[in-house]
Amino acid sequence: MKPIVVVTRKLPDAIETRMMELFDARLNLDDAPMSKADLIEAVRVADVLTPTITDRIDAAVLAEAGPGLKLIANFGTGVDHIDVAAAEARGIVVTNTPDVLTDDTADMTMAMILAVSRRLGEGERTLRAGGWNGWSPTWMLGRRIHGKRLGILGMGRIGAALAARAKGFGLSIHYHNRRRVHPEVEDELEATYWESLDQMLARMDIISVNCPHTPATYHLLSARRLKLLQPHAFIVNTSRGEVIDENALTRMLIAGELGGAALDVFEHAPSVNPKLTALDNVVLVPHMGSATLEGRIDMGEKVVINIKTFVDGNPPPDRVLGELP
Ligand code: 8YV
Repeated sequence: MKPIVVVTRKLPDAIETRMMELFDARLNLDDAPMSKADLIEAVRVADVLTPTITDRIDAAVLAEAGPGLKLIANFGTGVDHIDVAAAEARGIVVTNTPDVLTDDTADMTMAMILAVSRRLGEGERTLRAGGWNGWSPTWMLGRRIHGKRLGILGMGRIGAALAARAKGFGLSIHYHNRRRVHPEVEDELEATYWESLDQMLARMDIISVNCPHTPATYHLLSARRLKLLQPHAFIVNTSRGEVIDENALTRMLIAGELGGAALDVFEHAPSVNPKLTALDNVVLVPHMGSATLEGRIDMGEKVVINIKTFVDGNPPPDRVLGELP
């Protein structure tokens, strides 16, 4: 008997084909996001659930799980939409898809650092709106990034991949992390560790958020901490919107207390605060950090490997533990 695998969203064709070969895969070919009722129905029938960030798998949904549900093989690295502790309490294993989206997300972060500091979005919008009347020596000037200080909040895989890229752009690398990284990694990245996040924030030209969203990182960039930033600083977020107090950030941007922001993620996604969309010095992208064809296929392959390994009776390679930081 093949296990029933419920996949909540449309995945790349090659992945769906493989899923159908290996499992009794229940696919979502029209890609409509699932309602809570749909999710409850899914966890009742599934042996394995493959959700994405658009599915909130909380304790209430898990309480409806049927006896067959033993694995949640998430399509994505972040698992803040899954109550991992509640899953574990019910004997359900959770896996994710690390590594394969590191480079794509770091590339996107670098692109957003450049976009906000060099006013790419603003320039493009102006040109398309017919607002370009010809070159001028003093028009549409951005800020040079070479020689500036980049503070990376969260030196995990993506933070380190960003540091390697940013070094090539002549930025000096600073970071804050729960744990200081290995000295060899620090040497290689020429990265300066700041034990105090507050002190790092006060001295950076650009801040990039690269830590996961957990109870400990919710609003880590609070109104108080955002106030520590220098008025010319840019803030870039390709992690999760919840790490920044988005209302406080928006207020500061409106008041001209920051250089600008580039956001790929939002506290109440997919809704975006209209006060943000009204601002010129803000680059807004609809959660595209890992959105490459190659990345999404690699993520799907990881999901398939996690499921196959698990149903064959072995520990899946990308198990997530419900530990709190
Ligand atoms: C994914 C992400 O696209 O993997 C993550 O944590 O944020 C995104 O890159 C998304 O989570 C898919 O579920």
